[in-house]
Amino acid sequence: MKLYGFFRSGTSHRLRIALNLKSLSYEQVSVSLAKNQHHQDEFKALNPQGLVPVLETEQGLLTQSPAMIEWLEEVYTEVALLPKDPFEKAKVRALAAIVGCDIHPINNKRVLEYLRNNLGQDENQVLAWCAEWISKGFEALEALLQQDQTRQNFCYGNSATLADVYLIPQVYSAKRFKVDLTPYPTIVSIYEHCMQLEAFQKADPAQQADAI
Ligand SMILES: N[C@@H](CCC(=O)N[C@@H](CS)C(=O)NCC(=O)O)C(=O)O
Repeated sequence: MKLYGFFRSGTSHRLRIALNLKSLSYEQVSVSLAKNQHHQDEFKALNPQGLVPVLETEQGLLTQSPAMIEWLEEVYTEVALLPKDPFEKAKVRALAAIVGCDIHPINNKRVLEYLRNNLGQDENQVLAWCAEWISKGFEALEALLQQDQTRQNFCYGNSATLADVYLIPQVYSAKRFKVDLTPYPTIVSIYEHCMQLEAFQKADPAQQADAI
């Protein structure tokens, strides 16, 4: 498989974690968001939306990280990232969706550029925007994680799931946007636990060949 992505893209980071947890081998192709390579025709031929990541599989190209991760989950079943029980599965997907649907999309590069370039916001205002939506999402996540009495060192149960695949890149991004994480001790402890595992360490943005 070939993963087109960028080292600090949260959605590319998700894919690297999922692929590593499932011990799948993949080649990485860097599409620099810093150099706006995602806007170039060559990349748009792969994804007309002009967003990373793109996953090249033997069957063809996949876009949208949730679709890619669900595809990996259905095809490579040896290491499961979702519980079998439909209700428990929905609970894990809900934790992931707080990040995937309600935090990440409104802190994306193109949204922040619109705030700067079209709405005239300065860097402090942009950082305040990011902190607001990350904090709102993390408040809810922290509460849900604390309510779960059966949870161990991960977001759910005693092994990594889809929820951790989504959460860890979002914590990386929160640190990058200088969000105070002290109100979220459970999230921080899950992050610290996951970062002891090779699958997460190898996926970390700082470890990628295109890190700048
Ligand atoms: N829903 C998409 C979102 C993809 C996405 O937003 N990718 C970001 C990087 S994390 C991107 O390419 N941003 C470029 C931009 O905003 O200009 C997915 O999950 O794959």
